Formats: sequence, structure tokens, C-alpha cells
Amino acid sequence: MPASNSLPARVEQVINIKVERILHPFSPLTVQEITQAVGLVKNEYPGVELNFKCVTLREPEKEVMKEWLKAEEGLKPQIDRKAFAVYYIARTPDIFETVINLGTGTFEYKTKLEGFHSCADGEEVMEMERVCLADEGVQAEIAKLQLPEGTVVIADPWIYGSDGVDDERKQWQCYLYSRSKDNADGNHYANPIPISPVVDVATRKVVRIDRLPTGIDDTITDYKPHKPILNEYTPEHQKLRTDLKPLNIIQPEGVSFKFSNNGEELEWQKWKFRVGFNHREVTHDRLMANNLKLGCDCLGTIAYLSFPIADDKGEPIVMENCICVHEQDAGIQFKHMNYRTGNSVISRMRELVLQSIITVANYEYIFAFIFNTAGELSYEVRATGILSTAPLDPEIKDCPNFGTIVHPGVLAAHHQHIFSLRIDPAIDGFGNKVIYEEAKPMERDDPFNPFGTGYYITETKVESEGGFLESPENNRIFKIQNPKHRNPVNNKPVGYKIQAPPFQKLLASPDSYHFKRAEFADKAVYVTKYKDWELYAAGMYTNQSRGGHGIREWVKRGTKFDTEEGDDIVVWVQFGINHIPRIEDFPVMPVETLRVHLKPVNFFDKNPALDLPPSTQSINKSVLLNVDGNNHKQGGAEAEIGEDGEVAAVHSSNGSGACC
Ligand SMILES: [Cu+2]
Repeated sequence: MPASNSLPARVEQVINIKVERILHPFSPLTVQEITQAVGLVKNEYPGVELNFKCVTLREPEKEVMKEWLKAEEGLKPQIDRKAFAVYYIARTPDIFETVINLGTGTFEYKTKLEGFHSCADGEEVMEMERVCLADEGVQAEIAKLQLPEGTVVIADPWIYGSDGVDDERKQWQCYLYSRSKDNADGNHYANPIPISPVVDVATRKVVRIDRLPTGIDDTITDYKPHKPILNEYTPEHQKLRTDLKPLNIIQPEGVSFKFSNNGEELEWQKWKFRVGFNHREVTHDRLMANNLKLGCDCLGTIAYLSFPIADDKGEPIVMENCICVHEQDAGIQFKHMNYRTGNSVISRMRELVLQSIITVANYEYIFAFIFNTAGELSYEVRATGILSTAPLDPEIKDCPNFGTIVHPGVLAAHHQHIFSLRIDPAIDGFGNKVIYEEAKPMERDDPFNPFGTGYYITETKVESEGGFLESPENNRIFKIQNPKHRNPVNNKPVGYKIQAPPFQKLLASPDSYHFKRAEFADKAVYVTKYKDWELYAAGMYTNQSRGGHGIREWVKRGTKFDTEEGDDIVVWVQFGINHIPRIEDFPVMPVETLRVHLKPVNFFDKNPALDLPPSTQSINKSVLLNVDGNNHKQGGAEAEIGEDGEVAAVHSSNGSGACC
């Protein structure tokens, strides 16, 4: 039965909490476990309302996990399940972090945090919008704009964080926009308003109303009556093209992937892995994981996964269809035509995609783990959605050097999107190292370089924790290797290389809070010694901290690595785009795609895709469309060797058809 017709078993069991099941130590918390953890926390605060920010699995220590993995089935040691929770005393700035042992029902620790705020949740965002727009001062400012009757004003709250300027308290900055009352899906980003109220989360009060400059400098000018000009992205507002024919992806025998172990484990084309999901995919800042739908977000035969998380009251809710799993054709995997015979060998690449989509107010990020038939693993980020916009005086016709005019009176500021990918490798087993390889020209006077075309490779070991830049002029390639396991054919250590798009580091000044918090954003690659629960490059609280809790801080330890035996290393790969908006990015942005590839290097003993069945009509069902169907061959000459190794004959043949 195609996977899309039956949810993996685990999902049904999550919804039906009565079903007993054996959990893997990495299984996300179940509905029951979330309820138990929240109950234990609430017992500590009788009569006090709590606001939960996350209740998630506390993964076991790595050493414990290694023992568990080594042990035979049936002899595996018991590992207590644990929950990590962050919560506030409701409507106060008092934030706590705790780890609860669900096996013993006891707290491993419970700490009141200082100098941190927590991520937002949907409830908090909506409350900030309400507080902002209900404020009399904000309403008085809006009235000065003399917006036409029937206009609706909308507030987009942006998490503000502790920036060290008198704001120990958690605050939100709201950006205001307008749309017509008649169109709930109207693109309000086409009509930004120069008023920006700041809301205190604990007191639920507007503490300040900023006026935004609308020129090309920081001068604040008088309000002008505001006449919105529409720029919609929804299909009913477009004259849709009519010449696009249907394109159906049909998988007549179903999918090539298989779920096992309650749907948490996936097998596909020699890959086998576990799938998890947690609050970081859902509610960090204003992140909202989308409920994905057939026929919209993916093509072909799709399986959807759903996982439970806790809401702001600590109640378990199931995030329905938050991950979709599907296969896709990815063009040619390999091809060769023997030009002498005209015979071709060709196989098509297949990819397995695990995709989730989050909406961050105006923006969408589409995240995907992509596995392929040649042993490669990629992480893909697609940025789309709507640019965050600011008002600009309509008489300004030329773009300033910090933003792009995307609509009359609308500026989209230049900005950077920087991502950090954490890789905790065990390539051909535990004990890995990182090296980087560079290609350099040979000395011109080297007798081995008579024509001046020679170049050679150098290899530099990463000997201790640190951050590293790219060096495109030397083709610097970072590789993760297992120094104890060598390729039987070429004696090179087995490994995977990291292939990432060119990376421009964060442009914000090192003394800015942007820089201090984005601890990953100044180096293309960081390497740290593994430490339990060092999971997030900018620390657990990201932009809600004052910095100093992420990788830039961790590498100051300078731990030396054992590069002979391999060590327990973690590799952090940074990638991103400097987004200088184009007018074509508005009113909704065509996807900007970034992919980080992990490719085997001397890991297999030949092309691992060689056993892919050739691409034939029985698999891909191509249909001929008005083309010349001749095979082309070029012909050529060959020398045939005789009995005694002598050249016995030279044959030549003519080609046929035109060569392209
Ligand atoms: Cu952008």
C-alpha cells in the first residue's frame, strides 16, 4: 500500500496514548511523557500559573548511548527517559530551566535563569499584537496618518531580546502595516506604517512608541496622509498563465522507502536513519511548523509524520503532518557513451527528501534533509515568503545603499540569513578527525613541472578546537575522516567532505549584540570537542541571550584533538545568503536555495551508484516529443593487440548522425 494511505504506526500510537510501545532513547517525548513532566513541574507551584516554552526530550549522555548501541538486542541497558523544560511564572520575567528524570519522577536540576529570555510561542505573539493595537497611545499615532475608512492595521511583533540598553525585561518590537478590510489575505507588507510600538511581555503594556525614519537617513519627518497601493500575491489577484500543462508524478508500485520501529526509523536505498522532531522546529521565536498538504508542498507519493509537543499551558498537542517524506527524480546520476560504439550507460539519481516548512511571520523557510543514491547527504534551505518591509517617502525614487525599493513607498532592507548546521559525525564508527585540503600551484622551477601546469594538494589537520574561514583561492575543502579505517584500494582514510555555498560572515560589528549572540556567524566552519547538550551554535537561548553561550565561546577551551586515533568531534558548518532584495522578490519571493552537501570521499571502493538499474522506459516512461530519434556515434580508430602483444591491426569506423 502506498505510504501516503497509511500513517506510520507511531503516529497513530502518539494520538492513542493508551498504546504501550518500546521507545528508543532518541524517541521524541510521547504525549504521556509530556503530561508527566508538566505535571511534576506544576506540582512544584501549587496555585501558580505557568507558561511553558518547551518540554522536550533530554537526550542521554553520549557515553551512555554508545554502551546502549553496542549492547545486543535484549541486553540493552535501561536508560531513564528525561525531559528538558523551560517555563515562566506567567506574566513575570521569572524564567526557569529544568531536567526531569521521568523514570524516577525526580528533578535533576531546576535553575532560575538570569540574563536570558525564552523563545516566543503562538499565544505570546497574538497577545503582543492585541496589546499593541489596543494601546491608546498607538491608536492616537495611527489616527494621525488619516488612513482611509475600511483600512485594517496589523502588527507584526519581532522578538527584541536583551540588548544591554536598559532592557533586562523581555520586550517585543511591533512593526505596523495596513490592508483593506475586505481582503483578509491582503499583502500588508506592501503598506508599512512608520510607527513601531515596543511592548513589555511581563506587564503586557506598550512601553514606548518609536517613529520610523522614512527617508534615506535617520531623520524623522511629519506624518503624511497614507494612501495604500495594493500589491497582492494571492492567485485570485493575478492574471494566471493558461499554457502550463499538468505534470503528474506517478509511482505505480508505491515508494522505495520503508518505515520501521513505530515509524521513527526509515530505510531507503541502503540508508537507514531515525527521524525526530522537537520544539526548535516549531516555536523558536515565531516559528510555526506548517501542516503540509498533498498536492501542494510535495509531488508524488508522500508520507507525512506527526509529532507531539507541548503548548504554552504544557498541554500536549500533536503537530500534524509537520514532516513530509517523498522521493524525487534528480536528473542524471551518471552517464557515459562509448563514442566508438554509440552505446550509452545512464542511470538517474533518486533523492529521498524529508521536508518541513516553517513560517516566521513574513518569511518561510523550507528545510530538507536530502539523501541520494550515490551515498550523499545534503541539507537544503529554501528561503521564500514575503520580505519584511519599511515605509519610505514615496517621492524617493532611487534606492539607498542599505535597501531596495520593492513597491512605491516601500523599502526592503538588505539583510543576512546565516544558518549553522551541526554535524556530530561517526563516519565508519566513532573517532573522527577534520582536515582541510588545499590545491596549490607547483613551484615553476621544479623540474617535475616542465610546462608550468602542475599543482599539488596539501592537507592540514585540525589539531584543536577552533573556527576556520573558507579559502576559495586555494579550493579549501573540509573533510571529516576516520583515521583508523583506510580505503582498501587507495589507502586513504575513509571520509566525507563538506561542500557548502560560499559564505560571507556576519557584517555586524564585533561589539554589537548581533555579533555577540550569533556566535557561529563569523567562521565558515567551527570544530568543537563533543560535549553533552552543546546542541545549538548560538546557545540554548539564541537571540534571547547576551551572547557568550555558543560555539565561539566553547572553542576558547582550545581542547587538543587526537588526530591519530580520531576524537569525538562536532563540526559546525555555516552557510547563508546576503539578501540584497530584488524587486522580483516582491510581493512573494521566488525561492532562494542553499544546499550543504556531505559527499563520500574514499569511503566506498567505487561509484556507489553503479548498481542503480539503468534508466529505461520501464522505469521512467519517457515519451518522445517531436525530436530526431537517431543515435549519434562519432566512430574512431583502435589498435588490436595480437598473440605476442604486437599491434596486429588498426581498425577505423565512420560516425553517423550529427554530433552535438
Ligand atoms: Cu531575506
